[in-house]
Amino acid sequence: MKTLFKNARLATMHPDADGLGIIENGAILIDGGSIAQVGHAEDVATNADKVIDCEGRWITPAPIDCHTHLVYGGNRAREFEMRLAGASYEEIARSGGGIVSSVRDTRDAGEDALLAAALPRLDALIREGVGTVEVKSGYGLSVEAELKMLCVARKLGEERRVRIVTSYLGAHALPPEYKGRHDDYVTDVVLPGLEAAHSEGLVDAVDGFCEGIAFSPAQIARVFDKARELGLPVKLHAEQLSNLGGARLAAEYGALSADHLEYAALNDAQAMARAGSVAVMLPGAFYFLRETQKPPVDAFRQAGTAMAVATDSNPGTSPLTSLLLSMNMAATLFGLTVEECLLGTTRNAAKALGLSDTGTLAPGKRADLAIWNIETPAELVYRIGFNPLHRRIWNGEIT
Ligand code: DI6
Ligand code: FE
Repeated sequence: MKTLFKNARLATMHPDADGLGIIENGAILIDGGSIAQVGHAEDVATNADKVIDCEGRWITPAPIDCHTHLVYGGNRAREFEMRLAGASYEEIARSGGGIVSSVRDTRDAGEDALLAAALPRLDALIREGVGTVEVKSGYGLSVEAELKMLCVARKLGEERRVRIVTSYLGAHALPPEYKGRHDDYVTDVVLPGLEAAHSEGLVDAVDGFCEGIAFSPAQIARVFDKARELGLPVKLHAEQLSNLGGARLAAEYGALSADHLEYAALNDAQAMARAGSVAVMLPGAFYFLRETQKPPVDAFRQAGTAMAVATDSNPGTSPLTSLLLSMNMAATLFGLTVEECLLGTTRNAAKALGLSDTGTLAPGKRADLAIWNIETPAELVYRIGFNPLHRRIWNGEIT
């Protein structure tokens, strides 16, 4: 079935165009789940089964959230109160808080409960027009529980009209039963868990947390070697709280992305640019942790490192389920431009997930569109807590 969206202003995000690839008085013809034609109204065929008059509204590619931990049990609101009362991370960890408390709640929850808990978070993203969401494991920290998380992530894509891509994050934190034994945990759990997830078709990419409180570059390299053996792309939480060389390690492995990057430097940005790795900005965690060290945005610009923006939706450091607010934070806190934010949640977010069939409005791409009640694209970054979505089109269907 062919549908024509006419009388629209298009932000195509096309890499061959300047800026946002804007086409005033544009039109889009979709055929089934694909875009057939995009361009100036007079250049787009009008023979369609259905015609939608957009009445001058803006159309962008459906936003992409390229970094989330949407699946988890319980929440960490109590921990938030403790931190507001001045408790340190160490005190919280000693009292059983931190990632370990989410691990306990996730291990204790069945698949149905985890799915039921994640769906409202996913629905919040969908209400803002999001068409693709990356979902990580990383709160199971046992083979069985990591697989459970990835099964739930896959089910999210069955329960809602949204595209889910998964990342295996077994190397997220050290479970209590392996206290002080990181290498044993990698050997006994992370690597076998990755093999099992891959054999069951549950994993699209492999992630890790390279940090003093998590895993060393050498331990991450063991995980990345296994990913390479299985033919899986990699990405990495890197330089969030210190610089251990995680971004450069990710670049050495041709990673899709390195994420957080508050403590990255110009040489890291240059290595990432050479490798084509995307720098994923996660302002929600910076804001929620009240961090002070900002990622080196000017270095990414100077090196030509593509930047993306994501929610990092997770219970501990970024309980955020708004990509629109994430863009406002990336601009307000990190100094990204409107253009960088919008490219960062469309074309560059697709690149961070290794997806070539989405993130821009062009013939042959998925018909995942967002139609907005705005006068200028800047409104999508400017507002705080306001959703101007008019219509979401996913896989060619008006949802
Ligand atoms: N960095 C983060 O900020 C989150 N994970 C990571 O690698 C923290 C996750 C949590 O605190 O639950
Ligand atoms: Fe994260």
